[in-house]
Amino acid sequence: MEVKDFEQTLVLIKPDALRHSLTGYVLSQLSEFHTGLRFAATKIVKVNRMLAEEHYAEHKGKVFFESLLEYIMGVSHYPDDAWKRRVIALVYMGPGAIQKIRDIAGPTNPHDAREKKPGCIRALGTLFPVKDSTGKVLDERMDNLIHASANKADAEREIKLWFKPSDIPPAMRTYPTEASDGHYYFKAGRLSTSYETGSVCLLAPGNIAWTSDQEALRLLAKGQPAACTLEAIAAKYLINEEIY
Ligand code: FUP
Repeated sequence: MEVKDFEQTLVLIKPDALRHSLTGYVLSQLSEFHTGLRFAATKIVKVNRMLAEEHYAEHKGKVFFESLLEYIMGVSHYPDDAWKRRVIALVYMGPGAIQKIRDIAGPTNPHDAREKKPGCIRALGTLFPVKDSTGKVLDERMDNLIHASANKADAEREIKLWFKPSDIPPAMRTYPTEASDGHYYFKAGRLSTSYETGSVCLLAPGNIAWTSDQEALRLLAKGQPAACTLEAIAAKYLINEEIY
């Protein structure tokens, strides 16, 4: 089997795991010794709202959505120490990576996890009430310590959302890349191909980009619809940038 045929999956060690000092435990559960998988990339991320909204786009509009954003942005677990708000993002790779890590993570709901799969990572999680301004409980948020991609399509979308190709060693990249054909700048939700004050350069000619991002940027720059949003492309280039 060639490297390019290996499956990759995104893992996020979420703020509750960091807050409760479970990072080392989670990493040891996912180690090569236990899973046969290898790290392809890792970074510590202060999650901004754009990245949080893109990551959890499928839950937009649900009662728990705002609370979920506060959770992944670290606001819930570090209300006072903003500098501690972060997640650890990892790409693991190897045969069956997606299912192997889902199995170790366990069911989404920590109560189910404790009942159905004692010993899994999410069995150490908890449920957090989602309240309205009067204090009435509307829903529950699942604080489950770890995110793990659910399937191949999600893994590709999520890895490309959190990581640039240059975050991954060339020999460990499994999705197609190409050199950027132009300058692409981002400012206040808009794309432009020339610099203006306050814009951030996402890509310059020759920078290696995901091919799917390049295809989308070419269309978006012409005002045409693309396979993904501008924010889904921009978010990874704005990770840990001070303006966000
Ligand atoms: P999973 O793929 O296991 O992470 O589960 P989902 O994509 O369904 O959910 C993503 C995150 O939303 C979970 F980590 C927990 C949270 N969630 C809630 O807080 N409440 C819900 O009712 C559903 C999901």
